[in-house]
Amino acid sequence: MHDTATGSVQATAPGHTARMYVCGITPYDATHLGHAATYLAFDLIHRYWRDAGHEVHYVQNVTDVDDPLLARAQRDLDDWLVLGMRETALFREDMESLRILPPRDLIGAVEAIGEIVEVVAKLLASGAAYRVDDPRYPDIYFDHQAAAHFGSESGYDEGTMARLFAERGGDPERPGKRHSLDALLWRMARDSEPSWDSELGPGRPGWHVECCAIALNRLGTGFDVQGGGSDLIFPHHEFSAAHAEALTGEHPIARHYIHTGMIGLNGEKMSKSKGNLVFVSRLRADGVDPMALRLALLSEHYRTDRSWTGGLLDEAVTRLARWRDAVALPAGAPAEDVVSRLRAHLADDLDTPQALAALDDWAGQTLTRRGPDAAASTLVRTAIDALLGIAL
Ligand code: 5CA
Ligand code: ZN
Repeated sequence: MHDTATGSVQATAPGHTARMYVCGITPYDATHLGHAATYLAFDLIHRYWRDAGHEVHYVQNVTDVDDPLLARAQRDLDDWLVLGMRETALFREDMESLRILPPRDLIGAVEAIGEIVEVVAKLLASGAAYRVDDPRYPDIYFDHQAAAHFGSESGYDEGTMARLFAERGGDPERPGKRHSLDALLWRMARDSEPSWDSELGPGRPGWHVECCAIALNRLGTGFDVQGGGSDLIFPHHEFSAAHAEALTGEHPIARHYIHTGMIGLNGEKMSKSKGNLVFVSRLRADGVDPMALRLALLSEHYRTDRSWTGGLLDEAVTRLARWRDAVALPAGAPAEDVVSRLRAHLADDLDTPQALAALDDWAGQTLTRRGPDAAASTLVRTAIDALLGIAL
């Protein structure tokens, strides 16, 4: 798999139990195709490891208390807690319909407040965190210089970090910070915002420390994969890694940083803030076969930024029908070769375009020559189900 920290494709080398953390949704709107594509890529890793005989401890968070969620609840006069629960439930339905294997632990920030407080308190005690000098709101920040390897996950230069920090939820202008790049760990209670009493004073958690605490407490350090979309490379994964390093003295928090490309629509990144969204639940309601949707999302490489088009879905419907016709025949072209090609392409940084092409070849041969292998259809059907998650 490609690893962002080294910028190269490296073998993952999990032990008997592979450990993977993938950043989950902020549940203030329904699952769109960008989310689906990202979770689908990690589902293929999950499936590949299981096929290879590993157990997989897969952890995912749900950012169920954060600025965008609170803003949406306020805009719609909704209860933020109810909004988060409703959208999380819909997300789980969408994932199930796409046959994405669920994580072992799906942990909300709200249920993890106690563990997050513990992490922030430790960082404060060790001097890696500090309070801003603001008598009204003495919020707690992380001193990014407290982690020796800060910057090694993204590899970005200072200018890029400063730009992305400001674009992606950071607050470089906050007075009283030691450095404009320092990230929020604990936000003291404001009127009309939810807050939790704690030894830090009443407040709510920052974003990066949420994932740091949830991951470390379930997977320990040095887990196999930290994943998410490429929009999380910086600041999110850099800071989660830095918090973990300051906390444990160990580096790196994850052996592989895997990032998926962004799905766009009409040339722009699909994002809740832009509103240019195609929802999984909408397509399902329109009667789209979730297996065709899954196949469409797998037809291009997970690392490329790409645009969603209806044409991709049409192609997937045709391809799915051909595969279904081929496995329905009593005998097919020999299957061992196509199954090993399928595994090999997936093992090569999830090369799904090549994997699908190998299956197209097999279906073409089977449909034109009809035979001779009576066991082939079952074998190919099972491999497609297990490795690609597509039920024919
Ligand atoms: N709750 C945080 C992560 S801790 C969050 O980023 N939530 S999210 O709802 O905005 O995104 C959920 C996941 O989908 C993240 O891994 C994100 O990187 C990914 N994602 C968001 N938009 C897209 C997109 N347009 N294309 C591909 N992946 C996307
Ligand atoms: Zn995260």
